[in-house]
Amino acid sequence: MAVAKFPLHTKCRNATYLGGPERAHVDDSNVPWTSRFDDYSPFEYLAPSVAAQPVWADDRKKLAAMMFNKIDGNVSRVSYEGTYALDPKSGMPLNPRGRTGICERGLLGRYGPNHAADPVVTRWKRDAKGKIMFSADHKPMVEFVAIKRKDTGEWGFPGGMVEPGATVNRTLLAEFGEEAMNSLEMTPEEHRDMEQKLGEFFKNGTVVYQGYVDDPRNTDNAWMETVAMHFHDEKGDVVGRFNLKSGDDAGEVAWTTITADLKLYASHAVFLHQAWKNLLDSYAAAHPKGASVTTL
Ligand code: RP5
Repeated sequence: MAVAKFPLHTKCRNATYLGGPERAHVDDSNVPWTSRFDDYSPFEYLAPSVAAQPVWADDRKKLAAMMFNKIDGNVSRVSYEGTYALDPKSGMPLNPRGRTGICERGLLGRYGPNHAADPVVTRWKRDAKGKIMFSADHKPMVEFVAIKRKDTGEWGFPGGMVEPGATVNRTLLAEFGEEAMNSLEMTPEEHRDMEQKLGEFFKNGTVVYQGYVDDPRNTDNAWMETVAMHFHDEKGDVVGRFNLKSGDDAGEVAWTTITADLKLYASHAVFLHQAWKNLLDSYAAAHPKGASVTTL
């Protein structure tokens, strides 16, 4: 299966850092560290919530001892992007996709990569009689589970951070449960039932992306990376039957029809379109006499 790629980061080069401090302006040509930019003067921003030193955040005083590009205790400081460089002056990791106009960690806890996992859960869109619906250009229509983030109000996947020592698979299941099924408020019996059904479904996924995320929280020294895994509910009778209910960081949850112009949080639209393309390609392969669905 093909995996997604995306070019220059843009969402972490907005005028402000999520409506807060101003980012120094960085032209496209000045994004790469290899491009000389003598006047570059990024604003140093460490959010008070991170400076307060919660368990998920690095302690700046221990920067020199951090094992960058390695597994450091139970924290992975390894990047899917390959070996990243350290700033010779500050000793902090340098964003492998280049300048962002803000230095230090902003809202992110870890220097370097902050690892997340994103479940891309899809089903065919069906009519009241259960038949797959087709778009005007004869493609089978697909829906995915989207949540509305409480922080930015944007729609995206019910993903989350991979806790130290946790696996991507475990994170996918836990985050989907918490954000799309409100598992934090389930009774122990309901929780067990959900884990059992979701656990089966989440066994068969395909990686549609792994690497850097163009997340608005990224800085020059801290950035998001994710593994986005696609799970398709072919008959619509597994997750399709579950009662979606938003919880935790999600304000709303909804089965959402995939379209080419969908706007989503960070680079989620890129991952979604890869999953969509893979799905339509395999549908086309299984229905050689059917509609032409090889291009999006
Ligand atoms: C994005 O941030 C990832 O793709 C993932 O969806 C999300 C994880 O952060 P939280 O939702 O836990 O804030 O970069």
